[in-house]
Amino acid sequence: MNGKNIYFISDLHLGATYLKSPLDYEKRVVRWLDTIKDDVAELYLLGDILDYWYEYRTVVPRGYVRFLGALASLADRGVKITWFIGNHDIWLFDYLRDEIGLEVVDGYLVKDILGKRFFMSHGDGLGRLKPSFKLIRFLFRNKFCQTLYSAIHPRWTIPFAHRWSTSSRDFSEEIPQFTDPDNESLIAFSKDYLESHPDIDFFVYGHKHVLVDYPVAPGTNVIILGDWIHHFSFARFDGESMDLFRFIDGKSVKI
Ligand SMILES: [Mn+2]
Repeated sequence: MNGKNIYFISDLHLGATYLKSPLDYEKRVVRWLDTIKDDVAELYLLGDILDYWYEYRTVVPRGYVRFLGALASLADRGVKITWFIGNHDIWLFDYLRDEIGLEVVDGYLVKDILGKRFFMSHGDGLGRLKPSFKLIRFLFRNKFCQTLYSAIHPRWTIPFAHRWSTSSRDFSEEIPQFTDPDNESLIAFSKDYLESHPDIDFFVYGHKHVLVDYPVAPGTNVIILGDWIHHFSFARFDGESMDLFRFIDGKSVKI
């Protein structure tokens, strides 16, 4: 018998070389997954779950065994897992889909869950984007560029990718705080989207590494999920309310 709750997390950045002990971060997530295994019905991973991943047709990167094993065991128990591609784990192709039995989503998904309408996306491709970011996004997702990239030996590409991730990481050493809703591009995007799609109840995003539960209209909230670098945060929807939590010392604490 499956659980009844819906869980949302993002921005674990597992394997990031700038984390002091990447394995401790991975173990913390696995411990959390263990605490929800009896009451989770669906798990949404909203992107940047792995700091870098590039799968080849016959070979996949080292690492993440505990995390991927925990996902596999949830999937085997009947939990529906949906993994949105972020701007770090862009190159999930069919391996985890087929091996674990999860759904990979590139872009956004609008879906009714337990009677509410959700708009979900990692969030990096929404709203106004800098031209330089747009170009990189295009190249990273371009099939021809991917074919060229995958022809280079990973001995060269993996160290390059980790250096790139460290230099371009989209958060600071300080704990990112949400202070100005008028200056948050995902809130602006949600308001725009809502004008033509007034039936959305929840917008759920990652990417920004801030914790947000912000009402953009009567009956509609924007949730930004924080991260597992500073906040160790997640959202839970039980069919009635959507709540944010932090996972501290092995316990989930409601915010
Ligand atoms: Mn991101």
